[in-house]
Amino acid sequence: MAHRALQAWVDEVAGLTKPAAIQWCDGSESQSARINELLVAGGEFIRLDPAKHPNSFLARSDPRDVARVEDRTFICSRETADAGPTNNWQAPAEMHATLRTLLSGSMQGKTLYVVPYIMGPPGSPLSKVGVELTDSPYVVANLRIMTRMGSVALERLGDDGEFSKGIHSVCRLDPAERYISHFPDENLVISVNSNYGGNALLSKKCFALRLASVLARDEGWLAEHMLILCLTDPQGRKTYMTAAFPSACGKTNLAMLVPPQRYSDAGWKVETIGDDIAWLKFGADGRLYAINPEAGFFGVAPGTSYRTNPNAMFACRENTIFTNVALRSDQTVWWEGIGGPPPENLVDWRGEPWTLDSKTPAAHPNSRFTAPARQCPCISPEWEQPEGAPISAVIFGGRRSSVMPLVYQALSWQHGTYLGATMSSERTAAAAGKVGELRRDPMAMLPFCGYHMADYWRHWLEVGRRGGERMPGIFHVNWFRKDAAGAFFWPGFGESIRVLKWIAERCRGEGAAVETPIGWLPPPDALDISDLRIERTAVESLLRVDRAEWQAEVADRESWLARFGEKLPPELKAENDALRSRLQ
Ligand code: GTP
Ligand code: SPV
Ligand code: MN
Repeated sequence: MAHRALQAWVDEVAGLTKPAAIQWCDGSESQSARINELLVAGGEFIRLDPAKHPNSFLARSDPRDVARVEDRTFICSRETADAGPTNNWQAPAEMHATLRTLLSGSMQGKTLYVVPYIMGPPGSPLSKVGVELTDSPYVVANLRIMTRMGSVALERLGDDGEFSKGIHSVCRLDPAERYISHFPDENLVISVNSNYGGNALLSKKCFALRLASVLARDEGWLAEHMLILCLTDPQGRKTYMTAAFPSACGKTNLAMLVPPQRYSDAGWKVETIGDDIAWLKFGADGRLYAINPEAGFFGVAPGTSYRTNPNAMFACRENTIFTNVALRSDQTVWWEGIGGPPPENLVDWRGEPWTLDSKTPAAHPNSRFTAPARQCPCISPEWEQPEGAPISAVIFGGRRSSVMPLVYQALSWQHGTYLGATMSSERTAAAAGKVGELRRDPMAMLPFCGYHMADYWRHWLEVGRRGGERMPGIFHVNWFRKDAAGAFFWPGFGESIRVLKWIAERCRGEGAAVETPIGWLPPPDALDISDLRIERTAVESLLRVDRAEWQAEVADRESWLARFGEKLPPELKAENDALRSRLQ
């Protein structure tokens, strides 16, 4: 090991946590197989049917450890003001003291795995290296799918390359002592007492969003909770888009959209570049280019089926880890919404027998599959392109059962930044908390911004000024508007290509739009829905901008923006005032 600073840090952490052994992860097939065997032997992994799901496993997490925990997530910047009103803050020295106590001897009798990884394509100037030290072989197995892990990362690091640090210890999984702590000034995350998803796979939300958003602010780029897709039209023209929806609001599904028959026959195609995180930087031509820093999908299982998302179903056929789904008697997996009735002899995510009379779902609502991106049939051939994809449209969206129309376009980058800043969505099972409750989730980054949210908005405005005319168009979508009976007006999934088509047209300066107080909306005939079995009145409801509802929305946004006090960029207050007067 030639990287002295890395070796010294590993020694230091081992000195504190006292592991029985230290293992450097090289990313090889043979090492991965040994770790999987170890997990099977220890009962943490159940091997699935090797014919139906080759090299795939089911993992069950502690029932108290099934989602991200926002109230146990901390941004320990030097000053409280740097974390802002939407993050939990604690002084770095205090938090370090607390964590030192919890980590002291926490790896006794266990192996400390050193996991070097690259976020982004290996040859890309946009990529960055991270190293996670963990005592969880489950985390190692997941990181091998989610990142480019092992020797490839050490090579990039060389003797003295910079890297982001992550320390993770399972400890006793005690929810009361759970800390997901970020130290932006040290490019460091420390996570204890959780072994779940975004809490434990430190490459993902901790590094690629919370720490990276701070690096992005300082270096003039954007680290975002966004999918990246490529839409190809019948003329072969490609439009690259990113979309920020809050957790469990449809990013993976939109990124892997399968067009309806009429569209695919005509030559329309959607290809995936990323499904959760985008790093966007200016290219030499002054446009924004996006890379997917990840190498796999950590996708929501429930609701995923051959009907809704066949690409995800094919992606997770082999070399996949399923977490907290139900197990069928033939050693395959099951979850709510996979298609068809529940089979006999199902075992639920807790390992208990499950029947139709059971009061709780068989799969946890936030159960997930970890699958290699390269296995996705619709993965873009350009997905590992070092320079990234030139972005024409940025789409915001959320889960709103009322008020928000199916789609509209922002009047400018500044107006679009305001749309992002005031985004809202009904809460999902992806984080602990009350499902269904409406909350503001700016740019889908509320749980993931590593610094003061108002400074983040200022950064967005600055990036927009720098890019000028070359910035992408900004749009807002909502697949989740409901009728009086509580049913979705919009069929969603593959049918949403009709909305993407309009967005692509708008990006080329085509496509009809009417200016409304909230922005540009498609007139009903501008959406290509003639063959869609949907009532005219439903379309009208989907595109309705109700003045009274919007006036209430503006008032609520006013108090939301007021929370940011002095730091609120005046441009955003001005946009809210302008919307209020347009609504009069
Ligand atoms: P994270 O991985 O948590 O960031 O979630 P995500 O944004 O990738 O969400 P995902 O695509 O996994 O969708 C979450 C849930 O919403 C799943 O149960 C989907 O089936 C459902 N969903 C996705 N798209 C649509 C849609 O267009 N309409 C409806 N009704 N449901 C959808
Ligand atoms: C999300 O919650 O937005 C996820 C899952 O993508 S996790 O990795 O747990 O953050
Ligand atoms: Mn996510």
